[in-house]
Amino acid sequence: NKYIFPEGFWWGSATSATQIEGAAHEGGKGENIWDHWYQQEPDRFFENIGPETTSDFYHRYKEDIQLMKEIGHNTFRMSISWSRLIPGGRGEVNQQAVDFYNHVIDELIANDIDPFINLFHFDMPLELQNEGGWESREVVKAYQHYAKIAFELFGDRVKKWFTFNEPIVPVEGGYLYDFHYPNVVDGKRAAQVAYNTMVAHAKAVAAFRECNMKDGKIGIILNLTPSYPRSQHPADLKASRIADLFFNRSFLDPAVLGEYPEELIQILQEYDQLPITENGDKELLKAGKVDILGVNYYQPRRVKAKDHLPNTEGPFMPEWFFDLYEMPGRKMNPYRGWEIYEKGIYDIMINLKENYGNIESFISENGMGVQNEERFAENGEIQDDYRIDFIREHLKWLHKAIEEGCNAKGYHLWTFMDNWSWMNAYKNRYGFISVDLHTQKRTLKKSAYWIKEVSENNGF
Ligand code: BGP
Repeated sequence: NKYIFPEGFWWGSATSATQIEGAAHEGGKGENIWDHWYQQEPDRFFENIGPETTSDFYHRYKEDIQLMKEIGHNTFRMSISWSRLIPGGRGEVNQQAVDFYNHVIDELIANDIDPFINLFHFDMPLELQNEGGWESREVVKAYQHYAKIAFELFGDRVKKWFTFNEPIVPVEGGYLYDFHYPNVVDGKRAAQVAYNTMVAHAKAVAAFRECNMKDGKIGIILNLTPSYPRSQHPADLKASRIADLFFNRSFLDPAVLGEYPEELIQILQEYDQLPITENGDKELLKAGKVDILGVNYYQPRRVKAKDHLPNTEGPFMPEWFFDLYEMPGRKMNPYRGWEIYEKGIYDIMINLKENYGNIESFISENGMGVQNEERFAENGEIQDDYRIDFIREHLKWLHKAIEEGCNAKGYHLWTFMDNWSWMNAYKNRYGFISVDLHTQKRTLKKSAYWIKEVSENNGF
């Protein structure tokens, strides 16, 4: 079998500022919630490693971009650190940050790598979080201003823009399940954060349209977790549909269709969880439809009807409406605890084709984090055949979707080189390239040589 992808297919990888730059207190950068949280509660982070100790892209970007070129990347996704560009979140622009991002963008382009830029990857400037973060409409305004500045500064060269990466994660982590700052557990506030994030998204889209960027596209990156019911029993089907509403359609529908699903609104209304809105929001959201959708796909969601009536005394939780279950015989990534289900990528794409106007899309993240990966090294090179298999099997399903007419334009691995990850720090390694944390030495893994060949042949 030969799997050849359409001409011009985007081969590359994804990163985020906080996870690769390092230099957290250098170059005029302001504090963001991660810097702050680490100072407050270092024990929350795996082996007490915080965002200061990342892979030092800030100083080594030239070397890193050479490696990207070497392994066949034609595209690369990074994020701008809001608190680096505008240290207080609003106000003065930091010239050192402008210089840094200009250098990175120019270096990428000089090496025939198209830069994709994401504006927000979980890294709220601390001052703005102190004002209420995404719960505050003033912060939404500040974000719009930041987005506009970024478009003006870099839009002459950057043609693919994204407003948010996985906007649901700060909602889940920060306001429902206690794995992100500010560690609030409150369903109603979570709904407000989710809603305001989409308003911020739509305002950034409006600012983007005003810029009239030639050939420019604006999108959003969503982590989609296809929802599979345990059985065709109506109760299981309903549970699965509601999980899909909360975890996928709460962002997918407004981003691509410009409005929220009616059933989601009804549920929130019934439980008095509806967010506060403002006049004109509806029109704003309608106009905030994206040109392009990035899909991060890691795992499916296996859903069944609840075994017991939920305890509805505590804060409102999506889990009042469904239970999760383990599919017998499922394949797992044991390190991260995520099910591996390659066909999910195909199901997502078919859903986009059938229900979302076949919007232009790409796989913006997919990947496999492995703990203690150095044990797989031979002569210093990590023999990550498991990662090659993982990517290849996902690509086969993506290829099938494309053959069936899905509008998928590329595949980006999470991630380019091993990097720092939120609370897990360096526990699970995801990169094509390994990074020695003590020396910062970069070494290609076996998968890097493999992807080079795949990119050069535009398939396998
Ligand atoms: C996604 C995020 C990334 C990245 C990745 C891997 O949700 O966009 O920032 O970290 O997941 O997950 P983790 O690092 O938590 O294992």
